[in-house]
Amino acid sequence: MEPMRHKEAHLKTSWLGKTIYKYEEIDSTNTEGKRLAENGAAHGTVIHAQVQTAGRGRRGRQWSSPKGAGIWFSIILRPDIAPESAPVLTLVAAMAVVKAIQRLPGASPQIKWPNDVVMSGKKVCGILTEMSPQRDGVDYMVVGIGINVKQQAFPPDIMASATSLEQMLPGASVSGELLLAAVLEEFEIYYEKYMQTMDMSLFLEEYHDRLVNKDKEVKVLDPRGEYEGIARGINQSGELLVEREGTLIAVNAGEVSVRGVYGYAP
Ligand code: BT5
Repeated sequence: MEPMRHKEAHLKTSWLGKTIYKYEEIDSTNTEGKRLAENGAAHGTVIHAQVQTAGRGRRGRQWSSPKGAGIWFSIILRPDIAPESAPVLTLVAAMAVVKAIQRLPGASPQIKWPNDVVMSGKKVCGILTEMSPQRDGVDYMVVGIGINVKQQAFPPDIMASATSLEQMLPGASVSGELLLAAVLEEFEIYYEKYMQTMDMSLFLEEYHDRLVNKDKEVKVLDPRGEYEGIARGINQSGELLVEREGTLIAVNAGEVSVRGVYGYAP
């Protein structure tokens, strides 16, 4: 299907989402984002689909993306950063999603470092950041965001761990279109804060306020060996600080997965 190219008049951003490719159905907006980026799509291009037939999580996991039930979209970025810094844009995206969801009355979302947004301990949003590294930087990045909006039921394997905004806010009718606009507006704000200092210092406190892992036990699934500790927060580079036997270990989002000890597996 041919994408439609929109100029979104109501979007209050200066560069993000000036071009939005909208699909009825696509395999994965991240995969399409990579295809478009390889063909030269500009910084700030957004890809949105009503339904994904092969929505992806990290490490080949699946992302359930039923038609019209959530917002499934990706952002193409061409940041002037080192490849090692790229994972921090996942944290920027999580902050933006939290701020956008907080615009809904009664909503109190939290961040499960590095790539989930949760409500009442259940996952309402997942983020998948992918990049194309080059010798001296990053050619492009694709930040994919999936937010569950309308689902009242989930597939059996995620029934216990997943939730949607309308499940969490009984009686509310949440507009996917307005939510998408809100996330893009907030993403632009937090992306620029990050780029201003090249670290998270301008919103570290705000991030900590929303961090569900703070002072909680975590199991770090490091490929070199698993260990448990207490998450104390993040540093300015976005690494999770895990206290283990009296020392703080900085855990990089790109390298390891953190398992929370509060209700659901990854
Ligand atoms: C993620 O991976 O959470 C990243 C999800 C990113 C999805 C967006 S949608 C737009 C863009 N296009 C894509 O193809 N992807 C991005 P991870 O941390 O690996 O978590 C994956 C796990 O979450 C799965 O193994 C399930 O257990 C669970 N899961 C799957 N679908 C879910 C859903 N809709 N809501 C909550 N949990 C889900």
